[in-house]
Amino acid sequence: MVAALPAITQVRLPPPRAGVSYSRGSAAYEGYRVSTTTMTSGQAIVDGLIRNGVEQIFGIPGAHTYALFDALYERRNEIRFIGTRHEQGAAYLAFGYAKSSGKPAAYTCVPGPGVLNTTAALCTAYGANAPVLCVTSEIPAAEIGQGHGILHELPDQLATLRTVTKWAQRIDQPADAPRLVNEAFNRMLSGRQGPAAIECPWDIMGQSAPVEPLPAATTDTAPLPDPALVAKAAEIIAAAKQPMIMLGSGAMDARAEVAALAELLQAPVTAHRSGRGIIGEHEPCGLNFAAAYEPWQRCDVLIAIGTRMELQYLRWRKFPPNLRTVRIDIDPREMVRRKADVGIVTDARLGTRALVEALRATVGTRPSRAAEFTGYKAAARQKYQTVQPQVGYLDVIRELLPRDGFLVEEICQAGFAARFAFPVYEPRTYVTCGYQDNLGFGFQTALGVKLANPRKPVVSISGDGGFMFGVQELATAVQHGIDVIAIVFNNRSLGNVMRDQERTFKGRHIGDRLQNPDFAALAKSFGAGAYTVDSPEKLRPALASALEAGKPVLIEVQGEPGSDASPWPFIHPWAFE
Ligand SMILES: Cc1ncc(C[n+]2csc(CCOP(=O)(O)OP(=O)(O)O)c2C)c(N)n1
Ligand SMILES: [Mg+2]
Repeated sequence: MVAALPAITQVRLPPPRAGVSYSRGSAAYEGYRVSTTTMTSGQAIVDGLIRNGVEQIFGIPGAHTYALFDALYERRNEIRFIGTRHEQGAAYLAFGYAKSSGKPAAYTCVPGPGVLNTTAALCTAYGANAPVLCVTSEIPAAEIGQGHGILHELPDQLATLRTVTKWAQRIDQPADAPRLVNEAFNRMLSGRQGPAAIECPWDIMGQSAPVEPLPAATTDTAPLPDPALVAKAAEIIAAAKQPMIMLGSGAMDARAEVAALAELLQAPVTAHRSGRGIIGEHEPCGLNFAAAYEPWQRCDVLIAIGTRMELQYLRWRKFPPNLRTVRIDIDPREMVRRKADVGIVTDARLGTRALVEALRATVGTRPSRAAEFTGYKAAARQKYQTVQPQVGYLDVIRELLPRDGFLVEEICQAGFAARFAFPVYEPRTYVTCGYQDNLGFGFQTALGVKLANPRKPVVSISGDGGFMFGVQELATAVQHGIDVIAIVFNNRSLGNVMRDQERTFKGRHIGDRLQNPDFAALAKSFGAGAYTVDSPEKLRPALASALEAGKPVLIEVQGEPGSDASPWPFIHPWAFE
């Protein structure tokens, strides 16, 4: 018997009534009126951030943002500022904070080069659906677009920001700040979540005027699942003999509903990266993608919830014959990008719950497939056990990291293997960069994860190549007591490139070898703890001590160039069959 689902408690606003003027997130819609106060744009922005629940902001100050920083100083008891050593770090911290907590996060930087320094993190937030707010400035209002060569001028900063965010807008006067800050939060949190940006010209940032603060922004109501589509989907699913459930980050808050659906159908549940841990791998039906590849060959209905299906379309690539697909997604464009037999545009919880309710009537109690699923897992495990030494190291990390501790992956030989070989048990605890696969993301993101989850251990894994993209944030970690553990796999090479050049380009190696610093000495010079190991057995005591250290720690794992087994047969099985 499938247990009753808990009530959905999220408050959803009714749609605005006809004839009532309504602007997104506006106080008028809520019926509030808050008294007018004279303040600068900087003060109004900071006030808006606080009202929208932002407790920490990351960044680097500069002349264009002095008025904003002065407002942060005034409100320092309500919002904590954490300075980073590069703007990219600030934006990655915000990304990690948002991804791991599910709450919006903000960073601030100067315009021009400051903004451009954050764009790798912004495009990551865009791709991984994270509500990250960029708060920046602009050259003086009258200078914008004149081309006079003003400090930090870009040809069109707003246009640049709009290419890597869901929404970006300029604040032209202090009175507009509360409404535009709220609109940013509304856009970030409504529908498919994602980043937003606000810019306020240098002179306007410090300008004072009467401002009417607003209460926190509201989010848009999710469309209710269309009953006719739910009935059609239920019919297809009920007739399926080998259904499979695929999860993405859109299903992050739908754990109870997905568990009920999986139990009812006795279906395996898998995920690629972002949807991992929603159904933990300790659950019989929770399969990593290496284990799910076997039942995928016979799958007749794929139920994809809150996912772009990168795993199926770009990684597995081979589709079982006569496969039918049912999609639940909040983003209506998804139904055009990858057409399904039935596409239900709604929130993952509402849609999955509707499916469960429709199926309860037709699907009786099915015999447990737990033993079959356990078999898939064991068989896959035996195969990927060959991906050494990475799997050996990952096993030690899993052994010592509590179930609710966080692992931040980064593409490197251990990071690729982690996607299947590192079991995940809790939602949000496996933090990934989504499809950008950007070097430098891992360690810097881990700092934001730790700030959002100060009582939980946070471990990042990166290669010697990727780690050096954000090495300077060791200073941030030490200065602000952000106790993350950075495990750096040093194979003195861009190992993935080295393998590709060896295999695909017949050994024509270029740009793949790295001359590295002494990582332990480097970490110590920043004031962090450091260990150097060269085997999984030696990692165990080092990691155990690092978890107790009460300070940031770098663990260098030494390996030889070219010595890592390829994880790719498990990620792109089609290419190796
Ligand atoms: C921002 C960015 N630049 C370049 C790349 C291309 N790239 C993918 S893997 C890789 C090598 C990574 O080397 P390392 O971090 O040392 O990991 P290893 O493969 O050696 O374990 C490179 C350069 C990328 N993914 N992201
Ligand atoms: Mg390397």
